[in-house]
Amino acid sequence: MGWGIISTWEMAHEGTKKGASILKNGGKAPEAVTEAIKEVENNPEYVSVGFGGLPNENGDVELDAGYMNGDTLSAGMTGAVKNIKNPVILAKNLSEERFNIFLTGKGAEKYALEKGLEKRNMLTEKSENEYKRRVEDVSKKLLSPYEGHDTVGVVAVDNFSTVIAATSTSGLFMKKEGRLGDSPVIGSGFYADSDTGGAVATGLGEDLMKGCISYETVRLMKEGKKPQEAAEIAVKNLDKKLTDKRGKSGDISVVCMNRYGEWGAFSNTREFKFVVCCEGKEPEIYKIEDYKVIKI
Ligand code: SD4
Repeated sequence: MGWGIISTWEMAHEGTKKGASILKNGGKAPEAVTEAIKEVENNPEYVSVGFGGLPNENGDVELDAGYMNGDTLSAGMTGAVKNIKNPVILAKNLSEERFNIFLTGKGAEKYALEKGLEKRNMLTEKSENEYKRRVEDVSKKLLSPYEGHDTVGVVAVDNFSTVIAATSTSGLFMKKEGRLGDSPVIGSGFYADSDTGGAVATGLGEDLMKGCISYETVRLMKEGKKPQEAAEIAVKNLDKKLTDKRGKSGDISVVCMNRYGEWGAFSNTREFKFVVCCEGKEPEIYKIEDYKVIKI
């Protein structure tokens, strides 16, 4: 047991490798997590995060991100922010503030520019075309709005037992202007406490928030559950609660890691992929299929 890093979705493979090499060389979790997420944000191939993220229903790219340092419980959050190259860095900057830790829209953009963060038009030709294609699919009823969206979420623990959790996303496809999901909301999209561990979530934000799923996963680890057990209980309980009370549950996926670098992941979806790297191992891609963890 030692350092470790775990990330949602296969798109985080390269970023997780980068984060792992930082941790392997004695680097710290804040750098490992932000570098891992930046790698995904900066890659225009991924149409659900950062540069090249899918726009909202009006065609504007609005991005969300969250960051939490488990040593101090410092958290920073940003939502519906436009034209900022790396929302995760904006969230990290906000986590260093005493007040005003959650900024959205124009205020978030103003703050980011004051902090010297890079401005960038985040809409690419690829995502604009993909957006148009999906709008057409929705109109032909081949796809429902709000389908097909992935958030990058990363949890890492370093050799100094610092736990960091962070997220970055363009949110739901066809979301309304100003809509925020779980990703920038502390306890829902992400949570970290270095005394215990951290967790991040991906799926339907409107449902993930109803169970404060990341906090709940960390709370279960704090109660003594191993990470895999904590992830399973948290996802199953929320899925059941939503199904009982509302007739159905949206997609819920969680990855988590405790302060010793032990990890867990669970999902109520048909297939959910994630990437893990722990001390002494290479980064590996896994999936949850039919509620089982399978190495790919
Ligand atoms: C949201 N949870 O904005 C995000 C989207 C996501 O997999 O993670 N999709 O609701």
